[in-house]
Amino acid sequence: MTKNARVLALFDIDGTLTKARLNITPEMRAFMLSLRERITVGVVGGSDFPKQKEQLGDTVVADYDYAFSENGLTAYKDGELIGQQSFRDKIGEDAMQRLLNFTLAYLSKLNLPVKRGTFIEFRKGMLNISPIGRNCSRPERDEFETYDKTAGVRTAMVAAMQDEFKDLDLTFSIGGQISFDVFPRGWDKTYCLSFINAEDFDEIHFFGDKTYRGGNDFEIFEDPRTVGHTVTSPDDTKAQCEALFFK
Ligand code: M1P
Repeated sequence: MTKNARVLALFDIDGTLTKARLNITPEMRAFMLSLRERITVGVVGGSDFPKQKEQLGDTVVADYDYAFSENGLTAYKDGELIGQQSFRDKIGEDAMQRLLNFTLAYLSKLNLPVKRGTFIEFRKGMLNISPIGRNCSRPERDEFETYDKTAGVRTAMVAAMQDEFKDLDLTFSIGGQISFDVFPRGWDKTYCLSFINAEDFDEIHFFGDKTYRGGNDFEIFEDPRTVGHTVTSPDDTKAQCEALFFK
């Protein structure tokens, strides 16, 4: 078997390599390492780097050729940090405080079945806003996701923020179960492609579960630089990769 390093496969994390916000299984990790013996492999998640390490392991930057967190706003290649972007520097302190104050005011008027703590996570490249609060328990997280499918708490809040902050040219992206991400337009997952030298690859594949419009995999899935694949679970990711790269 010879490795074809000119084929790159990039993978979303939640729902693609792991179940939502859970850790990668030993079997899936072993599969990804075996895939890397055949082609070049990278991960691109919406979460920040500490969460990426929690889910994929402390060895994440060694296990993958590329490890992009916050959509690539923090970028590692061959174990080295090659890029980091700051949302605060991009929009400035005044706009940041407008965003934070609006969010706090909006959330203070919201009644939900349960509310917990850590409603805003201030990340290097984005704000992550959670109406229930990020330190809810796993059952509360799952219940909020089900509740939100009919209550539309996040879609209503995103619509209100889109209206309020028309002047800031932001993207609001619902990528997980209990929260949404806010960042400048263009800082979606296609941002990570700016670190990839097109001349190094004949094909760039992307695998993700939220590839529909409004999902946080949509833009990179649709991007002409990638061949997009929609998956339904880690098992499906493995099956699709076996069919494509283990012939
Ligand atoms: O990777 C997808 C999303 O994962 C988390 O979402 P939630 O906690 O709502 O399930 C967050 O880290 C979010 O930023 C990320 O986009």
